[in-house]
Amino acid sequence: MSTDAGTAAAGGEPAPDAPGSAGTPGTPPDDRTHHWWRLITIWVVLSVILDLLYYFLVGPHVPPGTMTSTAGGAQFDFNVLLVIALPVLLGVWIYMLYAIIVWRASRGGSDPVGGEKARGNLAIQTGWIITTTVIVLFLAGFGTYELVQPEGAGSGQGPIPIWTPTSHTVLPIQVIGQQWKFTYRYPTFGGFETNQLVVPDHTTIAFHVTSLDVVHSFWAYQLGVKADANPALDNVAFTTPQQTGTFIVRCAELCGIWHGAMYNSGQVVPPGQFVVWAHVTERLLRRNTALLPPFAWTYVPDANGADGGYYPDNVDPYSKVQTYGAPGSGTPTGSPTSSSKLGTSR
Ligand SMILES: [Cu+2]
Repeated sequence: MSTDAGTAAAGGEPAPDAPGSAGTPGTPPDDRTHHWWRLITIWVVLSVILDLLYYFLVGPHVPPGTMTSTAGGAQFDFNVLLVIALPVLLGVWIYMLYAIIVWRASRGGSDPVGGEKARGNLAIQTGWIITTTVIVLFLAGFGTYELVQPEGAGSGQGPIPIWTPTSHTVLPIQVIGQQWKFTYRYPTFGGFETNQLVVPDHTTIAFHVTSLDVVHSFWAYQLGVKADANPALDNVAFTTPQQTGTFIVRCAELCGIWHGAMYNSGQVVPPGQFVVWAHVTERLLRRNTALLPPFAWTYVPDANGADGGYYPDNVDPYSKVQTYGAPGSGTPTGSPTSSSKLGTSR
């Protein structure tokens, strides 16, 4: 690093002439200040231009978009990180390019490498350490705050969430991970189970994520929701859709040989359309629902209904021929017309 420019301006005071240095002809102290201010000007102007271009042109398109409150929060966080990172990146590049162009050896003068000034520059070192420390500490605080707001930022908070929605109407949707698909139960609509994930717009959703077998991870990408699916655990994640559309669901936890194929898509629809869909689906699936175990917040794969088991008695949950809940393969304990204990739609 050439220090001619930096020494003088970083501290705003003239750099002492380093003893033993041959000096650089053509760069007296006032010229160092000149270099420094030129660098600062180039850096500030380019940083402002690049930040503005990024924030307004690229920012609105940064994943995961703004389909929900939590997705919008994630996008905002990425944009804040980039707006802070771009000037740092530019600072390093501009200084390097400036040094290569302006202070290159072929411009004549004495050997630019070596001597006292090549060993360090206290002002620049101090400035660099303070600046990066402030940035990192700020981002640690900002990141921590953003991780918990709003409503846990779309992450799984375990069975007893700390950061809960202020909304009075929260729609619970149970997400059941299993090798190798996700199914969804709607406890407030009779507890029917489907592989279609349909959620109403402008409604706070509580995803109750659980698993029947191994650990999966429910990652509804454009919803900005990601929560681990553990057997026998009810992992709750909140979000509020802000616009209608299609979103992708993937499993984000290596869960076996077909993990890579474990994805499907879901839809955010207007609230009225959702209610119609839910009631129609509830009616269509009524006979299936009656064969399911009663709705519970968790299930275990190979136990009986009495302790929340999802599979019927005496059936290997991994058998190819078994259709769980089918008559003759052992009836799940609990009401044969088991609809949700939470069912409120009838
Ligand atoms: Cu999985």
